[in-house]
Amino acid sequence: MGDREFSTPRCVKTRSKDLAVFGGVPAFGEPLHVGRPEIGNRAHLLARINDILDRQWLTNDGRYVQEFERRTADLLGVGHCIAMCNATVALEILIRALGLRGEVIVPSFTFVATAHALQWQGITPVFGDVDPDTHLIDAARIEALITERTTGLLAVHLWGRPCDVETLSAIAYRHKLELVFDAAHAFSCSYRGRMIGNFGHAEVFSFHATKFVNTFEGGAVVTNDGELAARLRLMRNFGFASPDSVVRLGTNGKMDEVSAAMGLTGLDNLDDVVAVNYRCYKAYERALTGIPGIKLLTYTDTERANYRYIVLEVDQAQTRISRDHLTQILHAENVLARRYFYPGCHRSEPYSTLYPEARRFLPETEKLAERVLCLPTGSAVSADAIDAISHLMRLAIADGAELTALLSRESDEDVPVARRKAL
Ligand code: T4K
Repeated sequence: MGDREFSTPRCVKTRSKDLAVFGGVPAFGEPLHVGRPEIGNRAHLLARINDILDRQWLTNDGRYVQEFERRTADLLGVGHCIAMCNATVALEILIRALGLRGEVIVPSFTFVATAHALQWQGITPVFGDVDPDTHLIDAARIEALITERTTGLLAVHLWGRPCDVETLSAIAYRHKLELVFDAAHAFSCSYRGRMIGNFGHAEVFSFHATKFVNTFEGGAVVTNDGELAARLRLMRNFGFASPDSVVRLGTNGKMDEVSAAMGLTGLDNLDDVVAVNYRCYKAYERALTGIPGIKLLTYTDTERANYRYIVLEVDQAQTRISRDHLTQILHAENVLARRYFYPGCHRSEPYSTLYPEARRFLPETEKLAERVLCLPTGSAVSADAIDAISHLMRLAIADGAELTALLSRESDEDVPVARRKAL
C-alpha cells in the first residue's frame, strides 16, 4: 500500500461539554481530510520519475502517457483512452468534439466543473433534479426538460455509483441527443457488470489528487468510437496531425509524463486501495448503525465499486442538530468533513444570477444540499479513527437540541468558553 499515515484519536469523549467546539482538546492531533491522496508504492513512482528525467522526455504523448492510456483502456475493456491534463478540460474538449450547442441537460447536484464545462463554451446547462435515494439524475424527469435547443445529456455517476444508463440511453435515442457521462468519481466501477467507461458516446474520468486513482492533476476521455478518439487526440494537442501540420482548432489538454507515472503507480495499487476503502466503508456502516437521523449512502454489492466516498445524509428532524452544526463540531475535532456538493451548481455563480428560478424546479437537490456530509476515508484513516468519528457524531446527536441552541447563540465573549460554561 505504500506509506500509511493512520491518524490515531488521542481521546474518547463521554460528555458533550468536552467537545473541542466548546474549548476541549481536539480528538485528533492532525487534520483528517476527505480526499486524501493515495500515494501507492513510492519507490516505484520515483523509479519511473527518474527514468523520465533520464530520457528527457517530459510530455507530448510520451511512453508513460501511452502506457497509462493502454492500461486504462484494458482495465475498462474500452476501445480508446485519451489522457488529458484534468477532467474539466477533458469534458470541454469532448463537448466541443461532439458539436454540442444550445442546451444540455445536467444535474445540479455535482461538482461545479460539470456545469462550467458547458457554460464555458456558451452552452446552457439545464439542471435536472436528482433521485433522493441515489443522488443521481432522475431519468423520469428528463423528458420534461427537453426543448428544440437540447443537444445532449451530461449525466454524472456521482460517488462512483452508476446512473440509470439504460433509461438515459433510451431517452437519448428517442430524442436524437448525445449522451455523455461525467465519470469523474467512477473509475473502476461497473454498471450491470460492465465497466463504466463503455456507456453513452464517451465518458470522462478525473485523476485529480483527491480521486480514487490520481495523476496529481489529470483526466481522460474513454470511448469505443475510434473516429471520435482520433478527433479528441488532435484537439488535445492544438490540432497537430504531424509536426508541421495543424488540421483543426485545438487546445492544450495533454497529460504530462510525471502525471502518467503517478497514474501507473496508482493502477499497480488499485486492488489494495479498493480493499482499504471497502474496509473503511464497512467500519463506518457498523459504527454509524443506530444513530438516529444518520443515513449512510450504500454501494451495491453486485456492482464493482471503488468505495472512495463515505456519504451521509443528516436528517435534522431526527438528529435535532443540523448538518452544518455537526460539521462545525467535527471540524473543531480536526475531522474535516465536507459538505459536497453544497450549495448545488444552480446556487453558484454564474448560474444563480443567470437562472434565479432554477431552485424551484430542484426540490430534491435543494434538500440534499442541506443534508449531505462526506467523511474522511482511505489509507490515512484507521479503524480506531472511524470509531472515534462515529462516537463524536453519536455524542453530538444525543445532545442535539442543546448543542443547536448553544451553537446558534452569538456572543462577544470568548465563544467556546461561554458555550462550555452554559452546558
Ligand atoms: N466532475 C466531478 C463530478 C468532479 O467531482 C470533479 C472534480 C470534476 C468533474 C472535475 O475534475 P478535475 O478537473 O478536478 O480533474 C476537489 C477537487 O479539486 C476536484 O477535483 C473534485 N472533483 C472535487 C470533488 O474535490 P475541492 O474544491 O473540494 O478541493 P480542495 O482543495 O478543497 O481539496 C479537497 C480535499 O482533499 C480537502 O479535504 C483536502 C484534500 N486534499 C486535497 C489535495 C489537492 C489533500 O489531502 N491533498 C491534496 O493534494 O475540489
